[in-house]
Amino acid sequence: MKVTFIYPDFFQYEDGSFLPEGRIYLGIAYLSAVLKEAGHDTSLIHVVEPPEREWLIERVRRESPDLIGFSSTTHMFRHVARMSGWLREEMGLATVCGGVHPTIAPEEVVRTPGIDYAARGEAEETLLELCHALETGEDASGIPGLWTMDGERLVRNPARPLRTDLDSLPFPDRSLFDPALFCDDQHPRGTLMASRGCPFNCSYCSNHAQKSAYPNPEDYVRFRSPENVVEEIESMVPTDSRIEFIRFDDDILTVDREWFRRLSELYRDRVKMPFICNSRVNFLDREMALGLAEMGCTVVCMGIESGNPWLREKVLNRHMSNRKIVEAFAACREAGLKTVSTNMVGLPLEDASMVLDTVKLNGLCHPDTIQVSTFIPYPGTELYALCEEQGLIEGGRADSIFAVKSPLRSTDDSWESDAVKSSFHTLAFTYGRIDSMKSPVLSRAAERALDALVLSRHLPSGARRRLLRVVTGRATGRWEPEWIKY
Ligand code: B12
Ligand code: SF4
Repeated sequence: MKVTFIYPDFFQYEDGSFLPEGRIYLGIAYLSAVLKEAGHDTSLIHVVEPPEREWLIERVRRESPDLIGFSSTTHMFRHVARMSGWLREEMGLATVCGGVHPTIAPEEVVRTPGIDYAARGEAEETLLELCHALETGEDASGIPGLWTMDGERLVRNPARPLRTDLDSLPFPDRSLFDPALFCDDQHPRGTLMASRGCPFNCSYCSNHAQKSAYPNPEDYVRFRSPENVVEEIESMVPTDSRIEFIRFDDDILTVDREWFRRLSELYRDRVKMPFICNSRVNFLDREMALGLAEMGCTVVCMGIESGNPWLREKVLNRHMSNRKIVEAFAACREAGLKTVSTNMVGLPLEDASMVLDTVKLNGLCHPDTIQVSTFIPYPGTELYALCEEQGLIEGGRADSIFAVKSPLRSTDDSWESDAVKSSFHTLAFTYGRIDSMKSPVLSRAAERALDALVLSRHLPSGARRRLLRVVTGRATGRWEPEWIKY
């Protein structure tokens, strides 16, 4: 069997302009490795710009596959739907679509013209079975993990249990990706995953929706053995001279201290390469920060998401105090690590003062890079349900979480809310400078003055607006934000 994957990997904005991405995606790379191991042939159409119909048809004809495998996030599904429709009109190829969107919204996917099967969840075994059935002419409609349509009837096969022994997987097939299509920051990075899953259930994140698809959600967080991880790096780095650092894509690399200690020892002995990873403030104290730095870590990305304790706790289901957040960033700084904070604006029930809380907490954390995205509700998540319940969803889906309009009806459309969002970085920097002032008395007074400028109901709105523009304008001129490519 020949399976050709189609992977949309670009951001198209409302005005039609687009940003090519061009990154290695391990989900497809693992599937390709497993298929090749079983004697199948694979190829990839890595779609890094909005495709033209004729271009796609020609590319697929050239590949001449037996099965098309689309991979899709929620953001990319509108492009997948367009492409699958074109292919169905032109040729009668079997198609399957997998990835995070078919996992959390399988019905939408399988009801889309041109898609025969939606694969829910991790699909190494599912895809092998599908290939086997198509090759031998057996009925594929009962394969666990696949949803399909039988005429008008929706066939929902139960999901397959999560594979717990990750070491039994072959290393991902990175050769599937053509480096000529990579974006600049993909070239130097050795992308890798040492584990799968996340133990938390943040209400906006796809993880709890993905986890609930499986019959064994208790096994969701799995680790590869440190030996297996290091062996993969040793096989990857010598074959690609462009790799300058390792990028662990794991949701939280520091969940299990004992596992991390063993990985760290092996990594220091045998890899000795700088790396970037994600962590979570609950798993990053001074000891861990020092451990990361000794291992070779240069940058840690951690979510702040919201600086308002009520919103964070009750709406986002993130249980951590402001103090813990500040301490984790401080621990990294003291250990010599650079930090990236990730934040969301446009959350349901959020008002201007809550956005300002997020800005201020970033000021106190002093991250080297502050990433601000627009909250997008993902189907199957708790926060999506809340948005639906409150009738907040009014916009369609965008390709990205950055520089996009919120799809939610705003719960606060005051000018203050817009001003804080649009001056997020400048204000965070200013609060950070205020926090670093030597005199606590002066620092507190300056903080109160800036708070009042943004939000005080006792000062005239017009004057505050003008003055705020002057203050943020001045700060912008004096400060160039650092954009760490993480
Ligand atoms: C690495 C990563 C990336 C990479 C790769 C993107 C990708 N396609 O996943 C990069 C850096 C490019 C990226 C970018 C973005 N990401 Co990202 N990313 C991740 C992350 C951390 C890990 C994904 C991964 O590699 N997992 C490991 C592999 C082995 O597992 P897997 O992806 O589930 O793949 C298995 C199955 O899904 C299935 N499968 C996958 N493809 C296919 C295809 C076929 C044919 C079949 C049968 C099966 C199948 O089999 C695979 C192997 O078992 C996830 C978080 C997470 N926990 O999933 C977020 C995540 C996928 N990202 C997310 C987001 C929001 C983004 C961005 C939109 C951010 C932005 N810049 O605006 C972009 C969108 C990119 C795009 N093209 O759509 C969200 C997506 C939410 C959603 N519902 O769509 C996630 C889920 C984070 C979250 N917690 O909510 N991301
Ligand atoms: S900790 Fe991060 S990856 Fe885990 S559920 Fe929360 S947002 Fe998602």
